[in-house]
Amino acid sequence: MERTFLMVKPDGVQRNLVGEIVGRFEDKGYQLVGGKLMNISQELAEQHYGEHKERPFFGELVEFITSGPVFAMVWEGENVISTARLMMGATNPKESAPGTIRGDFAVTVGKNIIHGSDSAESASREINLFFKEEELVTYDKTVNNWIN
Ligand code: RTP
Ligand code: MG
Repeated sequence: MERTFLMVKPDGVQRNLVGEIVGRFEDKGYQLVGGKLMNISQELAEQHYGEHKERPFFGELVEFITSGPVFAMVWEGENVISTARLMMGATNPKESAPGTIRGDFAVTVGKNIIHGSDSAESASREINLFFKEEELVTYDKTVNNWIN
C-alpha cells in the first residue's frame, strides 16, 4: 500500500490547525501510520530541503521550518502521494483553490501550512529521514469491535 510523508509546518502548529489537517486525511479515508510533534534541527532541515539548496529562498526555508515545532506524519492508502498533494493545493496559496488546505488557510508562499512528498522517491526518502521503522504502525481497523 502506498505511503506518503506529510508535515504540518510551524505556522500550521501555531495556528492550531493540526487537528483540522489530520481530520481531512482521516475523513478522506486514509490511514495514519505514524505521527509526532517535533523540532527540526538545522541538519535535518538542510537534508529534507536538499533539492532546493541552490534556490534563493533556501535560507529562509530552513529558517522557517526550524522556527517552531512541526507535526510530522506518515499516511497510507491508494494513490495517497498524489491525492494528498491535490488536497494540499498549489504551492503558492495565491493559486491554490478554495477547498484545499493551502487554499483555505494560507496567504503567502513562505508560510503555506503543510508539506507533502511530491513522488514515490521523495516519500520513501522523507519517511526514512523523519521516522524509524518501529515508529510506524501497521494495523487493521476492522478487526476490533470497540464501537457499539
Ligand atoms: P513542500 O515541499 O513544502 O510540500 O512544497 P511544494 O512541494 O509544494 O513546493 P516546493 O517547490 O518543494 O518548495 C518547497 C517550499 O519552499 C517554499 N517556497 N518559497 N519564495 C518562493 O518563491 C518559494 N518557493 C517555494 C514554499 O514554502 C514551499 O512549500
Ligand atoms: Mg516540495
